Amino acid sequence: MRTAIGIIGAGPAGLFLSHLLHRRGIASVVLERRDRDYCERRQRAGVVEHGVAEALRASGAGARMDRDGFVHDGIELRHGGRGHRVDFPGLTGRNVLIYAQTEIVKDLIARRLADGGEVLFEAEATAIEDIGTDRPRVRFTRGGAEEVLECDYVVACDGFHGIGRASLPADVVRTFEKVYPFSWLGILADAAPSGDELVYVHSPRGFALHSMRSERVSRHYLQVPNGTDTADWPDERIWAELEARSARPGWTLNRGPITDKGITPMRSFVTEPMRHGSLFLAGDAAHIVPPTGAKGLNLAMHDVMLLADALGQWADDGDTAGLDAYSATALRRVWRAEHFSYWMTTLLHTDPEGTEFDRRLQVAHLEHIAASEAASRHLAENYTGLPRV
Ligand code: RFL
Ligand code: PHB
Repeated sequence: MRTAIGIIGAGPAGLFLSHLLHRRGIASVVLERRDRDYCERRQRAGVVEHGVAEALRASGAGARMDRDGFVHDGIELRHGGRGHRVDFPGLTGRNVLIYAQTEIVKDLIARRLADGGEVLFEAEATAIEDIGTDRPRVRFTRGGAEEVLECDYVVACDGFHGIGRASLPADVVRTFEKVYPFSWLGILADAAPSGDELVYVHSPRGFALHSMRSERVSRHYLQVPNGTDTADWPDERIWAELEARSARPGWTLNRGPITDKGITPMRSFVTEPMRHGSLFLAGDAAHIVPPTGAKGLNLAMHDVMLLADALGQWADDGDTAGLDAYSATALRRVWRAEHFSYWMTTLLHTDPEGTEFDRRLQVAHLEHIAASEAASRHLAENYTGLPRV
């Protein structure tokens, strides 16, 4: 099998790249080890930055997002029974959209297939070869048989546990990592959201986040210790803990049947460089952020927007300047998002090894954000997505 761009992974990065390339007349094949149903059900991110929503719209894949997504003009930071609203348009002129990653994935799969795109499900990449040449190859297995995809470039959009990162030569790669001493327990519930906007809660009992998926479905998260088993969190305990952490006069938590429970460890991780020879990394394959800043999906989309432009330049007139600059350009935004995600995480979570001194610093910081427009704007600029980094 032969194509111009071999893409590993049908997450948001791989699918959006394949769609953007198609619009520029560049052929690609997407290899995905899971089945379509699995890819379309996986519960993940919910916040889409202003610029990423614009890019989806401009690519012709934003119709359902604009119909079903919610424009959010702010978030609430809550602690000690008080809330501070960060007003995005007032501070930055931008907003965000609440539209589930899983819906973006559904939209992009449907669009690729309608456009005659090749998205091969249950096709697992097993090796990436000859990346030092201009004829790299991806070995993959499908239906028990081994096949080979030959291409001009390979883009690994295969997430944190894929084979892309491990295929870069060990002597050229550096990785940077921070693992946090807590995880998130996330739930999906058939309950109306407990407010119009997202609420990020700092409490001595630990962090909580109230988000949503629709007028009838809520998404909530609780900070829990690493190694937590969802079996230890029956529904009643989850609701009681969400209430205990988030109580604020005049606010009520809407309860309903819990339909999904999952644990997410919290990690910061960066791979440098994001390219070697004819292999590029994009999205979670190259970097991970803790979800507190809502940046993971957005970074993945920014990576492939850059790559699609660079590959377009190459396809049009053989100019590889964009491809040569990809890693350095992408990493500037990656490190900005790493810092913001770390900052939001350490501002809002309770460090199990922290002292009362650390907690007082967090409260002082939260009060500063509430009192200072400059401090609020810092948060709002980063949260809604910096147009240029
Ligand atoms: P994905 O989505 O992990 O997709 C990778 C795909 O590659 C496939 N794959 C392979 N296919 C073929 N051969 C192989 N050898 C393969 N190995 C792997 C996998 O099956 C998969 O389909 O990576 P991508 O596209 O880079 O997208 C990244 C995002 O998924 C991720 O950053 C976000 O979900 C992170 N995230 C959030 N990001 C935001 O921007 N805003 C948020 O509000 C937000 N909230 C979150 C989040 C992530 C969370 N979890 C569960 C990690 C909330 C949570 C709870
Ligand atoms: C979500 O709705 O899943 C969500 C929202 C904000 C975050 C992380 C996750 O920071």
